[in-house]
Amino acid sequence: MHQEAAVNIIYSSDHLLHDPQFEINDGLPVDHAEKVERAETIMASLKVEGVGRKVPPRRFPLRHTYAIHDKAYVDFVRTRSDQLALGEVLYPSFYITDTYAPVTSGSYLASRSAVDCALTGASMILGNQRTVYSLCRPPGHHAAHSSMGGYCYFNNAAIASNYLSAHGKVAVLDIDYHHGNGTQEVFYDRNDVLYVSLHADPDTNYPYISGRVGERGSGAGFGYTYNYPLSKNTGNGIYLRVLQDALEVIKKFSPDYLVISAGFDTFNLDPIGGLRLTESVYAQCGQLIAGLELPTLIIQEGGYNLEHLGGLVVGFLRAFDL
Ligand code: SP5
Ligand code: ZN
Repeated sequence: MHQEAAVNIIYSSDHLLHDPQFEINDGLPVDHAEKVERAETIMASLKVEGVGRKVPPRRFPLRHTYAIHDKAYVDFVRTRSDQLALGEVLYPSFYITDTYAPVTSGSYLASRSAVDCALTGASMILGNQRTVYSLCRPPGHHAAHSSMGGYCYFNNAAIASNYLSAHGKVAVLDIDYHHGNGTQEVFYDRNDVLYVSLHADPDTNYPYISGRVGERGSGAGFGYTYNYPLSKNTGNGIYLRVLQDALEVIKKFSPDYLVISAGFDTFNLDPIGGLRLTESVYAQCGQLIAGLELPTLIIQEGGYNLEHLGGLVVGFLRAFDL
């Protein structure tokens, strides 16, 4: 029988509850790049272009989150969010790696809903859907076992990957501009979840602390982490060649499931990124990845050019929406 192949889009308006106004950069408050408009413009573009079909998330128990994050850390995000009045902001002095993830009154509820979007996507993959796109906001790949940072609170991709890993081998391909330090940390000593990342050179880019070629995993996980740092001037051609190398690594691992940490801040007009990729590369990336013919869960991470973001996501998802 013909399998229903439209991409399912998991979205909840709960993300609107998390609306930070400022991030602290070099000691000064600057406009926060991770805006509510990001998810709204993506949804609007998908609708206009007729890509995918929208599905609400369902609620999952917190044990899936506790499998990745320290319970005390999760409680901290919840209690601090709950204590804040609307519009109030907290820059915590612990459980953080940087000054880019302020806690607002809605941070916990929005972050928990983003986790539900990721887990709903994962459960649909287990239910034999080929491709699911979880429009998670806030993003997750910088959130580690007991820390928030880089606009991230709970690691949506890691929680979903761990959930899938109970049913088979999982490859995580992280194509956000920034190295996914949180995801790498979570799976660093595991050999049942492969982590492969293409990202801007951490010598000169956030998160600075990780993402180098020599980071290969530890213990049983040695050889199950691959980093591909990219130099500043990387354009479409080099990027696609590196992506093909990364896909070969994934093929060799022969995963049962693929999870994509999909960031679109690699775009040349992104306000915080610095690579030189143009719009057409996202459709090509989508085609190369879809060529693996794996059940694929796509998790939204970064991407901050509000004018182009929707178009970039549409280009990427179309390759899977057959
Ligand atoms: C999920 C994700 O993409 N998080 C990225 C967090 C990066 N935040 C640090 C950005 C620092 C940018 N500083 C550039 C100043 C430009 N005037
Ligand atoms: Zn990013």
